Amino acid sequence: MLSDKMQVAMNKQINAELHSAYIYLAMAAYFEAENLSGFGNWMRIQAQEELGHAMRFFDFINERLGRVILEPIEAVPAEWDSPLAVFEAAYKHEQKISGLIHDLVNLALEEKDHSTNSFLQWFVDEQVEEEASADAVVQQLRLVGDSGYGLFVLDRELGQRQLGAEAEGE
Ligand code: OFO
Repeated sequence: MLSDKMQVAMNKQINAELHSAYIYLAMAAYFEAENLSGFGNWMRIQAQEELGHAMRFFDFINERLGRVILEPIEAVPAEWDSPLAVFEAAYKHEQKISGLIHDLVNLALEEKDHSTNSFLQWFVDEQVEEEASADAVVQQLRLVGDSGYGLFVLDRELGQRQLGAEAEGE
């Protein structure tokens, strides 16, 4: 059984993950409007991954006989200055989410809740990947600079991204 404090914090994380999905969908819409459908694809996949993250918390709260409470999702931006600005924002966002996951781990340890701590370790590892994959695109965009051809090639590459099995809730 989850403590009240832990349950509130875990529900907040469902909201944070859904907010992440919302941000990445907004970024997908931006790229699609800019005719960069490969970048848009990358963001759509990312949004689906975030929904998968939210559902992991949803299922875990239920398994621990807690109660899922869904709060309103904060509004997200619609415009960015450039593809680089989008990915810089995504990278910064993932750093923030890593901080939230670490706070949850600290709370689980404080509460001596070893099951929740164990559940959260998947997210600790996942966040390393989340930050690295956003940062990798930031670095590529910096290399590309103002080159339209470079952007075209990168767009084709990001268009290859597919949803991983674990993000589909496996
Ligand atoms: Fe859920 O990892 Fe990104 O936000």
